[in-house]
Amino acid sequence: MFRKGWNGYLRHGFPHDDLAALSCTGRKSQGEYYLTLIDSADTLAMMGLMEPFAKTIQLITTVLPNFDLNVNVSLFETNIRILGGLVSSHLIATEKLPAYRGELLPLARDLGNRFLPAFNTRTGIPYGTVNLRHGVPPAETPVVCTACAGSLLLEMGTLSHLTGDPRYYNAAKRALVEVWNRRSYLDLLGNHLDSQSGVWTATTSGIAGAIDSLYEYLWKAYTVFHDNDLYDMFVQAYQAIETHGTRDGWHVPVEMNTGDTGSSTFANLQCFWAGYQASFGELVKSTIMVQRMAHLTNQFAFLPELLNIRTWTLTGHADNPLRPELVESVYFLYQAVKEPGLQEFGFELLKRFYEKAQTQCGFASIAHVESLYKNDHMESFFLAESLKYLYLLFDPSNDFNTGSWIYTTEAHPVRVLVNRLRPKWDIPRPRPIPPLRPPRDHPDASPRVRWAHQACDAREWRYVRDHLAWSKPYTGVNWVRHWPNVVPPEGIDMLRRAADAGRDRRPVGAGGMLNVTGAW
Ligand code: DMJ
Repeated sequence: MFRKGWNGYLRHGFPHDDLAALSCTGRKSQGEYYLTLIDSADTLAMMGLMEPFAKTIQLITTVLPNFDLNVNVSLFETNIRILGGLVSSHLIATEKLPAYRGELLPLARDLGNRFLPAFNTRTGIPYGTVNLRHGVPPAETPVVCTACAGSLLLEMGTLSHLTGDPRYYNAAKRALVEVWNRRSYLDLLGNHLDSQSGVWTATTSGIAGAIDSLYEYLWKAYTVFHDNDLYDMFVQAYQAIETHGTRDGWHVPVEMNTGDTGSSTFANLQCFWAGYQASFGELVKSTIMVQRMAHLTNQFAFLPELLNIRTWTLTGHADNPLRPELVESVYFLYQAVKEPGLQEFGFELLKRFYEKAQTQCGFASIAHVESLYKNDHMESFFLAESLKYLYLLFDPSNDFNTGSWIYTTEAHPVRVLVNRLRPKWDIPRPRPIPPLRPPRDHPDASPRVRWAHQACDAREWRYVRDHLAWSKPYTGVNWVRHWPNVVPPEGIDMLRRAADAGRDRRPVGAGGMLNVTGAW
C-alpha cells in the first residue's frame, strides 16, 4: 500500500505538495514545498527501502536548494511535516546510509532560520503564519492556536542539538512555557490566544484539534531533552485533563476557567490520547479508550471527524482524511502490552484503508463515513503516519521498534539524547503557579504528586483487559454510559496499592523501556 501511494505521488502528484488521488494529478495543500516527498521520506527507510530513501534525499536536495519561497505557510504544519521530516531523515541517513554526507541538515537549518521571525512578538508566543521569504506578513493576525504555538520543541530542539545553535530550542521552549503560563487555575488551556497580548481568544479546552499535540510535546520533549521544567508541566497538564476534561470517561470540550461542559463532541483527532497514555504507562485508561474506539468502528468503517456522543449523531464534519490517530494508539498500546488483539484490530483498520480508500493511483480521503464517497486528496500524513504505524505494528524486530526513538506528532522519529542540553539552552523556568491553586499541603495537591510516583503495574492492565471483552457488542450510548462502572472497585484498589508501594513509573517508549544511555 505504501509503494502504491508513494509511486502514485511521484508519478502524478510531484512536484506539488500532495497527490489528488481521484483525478491522479498534483495539488497544493500547504506551501508547494514538495510536502509529501519530504514528509514521507523516512517511512521509506523505516520500511527498509534504503535505495529509494537515498534517491529521495538526492531528489529533495536537487529540487529544493533552500526555502527562499514567497509563500505564506502555517508555522505548525511546516514544522511538524517539513522540518520534522528533514531532521528525522537526516538522523536516519546519518546512521544507515554510508554515503550520506549530511546534505539535509543545511536545508533544515535554513528552514529553522526562516521560522525565527514568527517568534518576534511581545510574549515570545509565535504568529501562526510566516512567509518563508519575507517573515511575518504585515497584516497577519496575531491569533494562534494553542497546539500551533506549543508543538514546536521536538523538531526545533533536535535542530538545535544537531547544529549546536540554541536559538531554535529556546524559541520553541519559550513559546511553550508562555502558553502554559497562561493556563487557568484548573491548569487548563484555551484553544487560541493572541500572541502579542497573550490573552485567550477561545477558552474552550480539551484534547482535540488546536490543543492536542501540545500535551504530547510536554512529555515527549521532556523524554528527549531531559528538561525537568517540561516534566512538571506535563504532570500538571495531564492530571488537569483527566480530572476536568472528561464526562463518563469521554474526553469532551470544557471551559478552561470553570470546567463546565462545552459540548458533547467526540473528535477523531482525540484518538492520539490513548497512544500518548500508553507511552508513559497509563495502560488501563489507554486500553479503555482504544476499546471504545474499536466499538465505534463497529458502527463506522472510518471514524468521523466529529460525533455528537449525546445524540450519537454525525455532525457536519463526517469526513475522514485517512488520519493516523487511531492506528497510532493501537501501535503504541501494542508496544506496551503486546496484546495480539491489538494487531488484529490494526489489521482490520488496514483492510478498510485498502478496500474503501484505494483508487487507481493511490488512496483518497473519505468525504463521508457513511456513504464512503471520496475526496480528491491523499494527505501526506497517510504515508508519513498511518501506513508507517501500521507497518511497525506488524514488524516487531524493526530497528525503530527497538531503539530509543521518540515519535513526533507527525510520526517522525528523533533520538533520545544522552545528556541534558545546558546551560546556554535553558531559558527562565515557568513562572510560579497562579495564586488560586490550593497550597501544596492541601489534600487536592496530593493526587498529582502521587501520580508522578505511581507504579506502572502489568497486573493492573491485565485485569482490565480480562474484564473488558474486545468482542462486546456495540449497544449505543446507554452502554457507553456504563463504562465508568466497568472497572470494578477492586481494580481501582489495585491501582491505589501500586501507587502506595511507591514503585517508579518507568516510561515506555516506542521501543519499550527507554534505553536513554545507549542512544548517541
Ligand atoms: C497530523 O498532521 C499530525 O498528527 C497532527 O498532530 C494533527 N493531525 C494530523 C493527522 O491527523
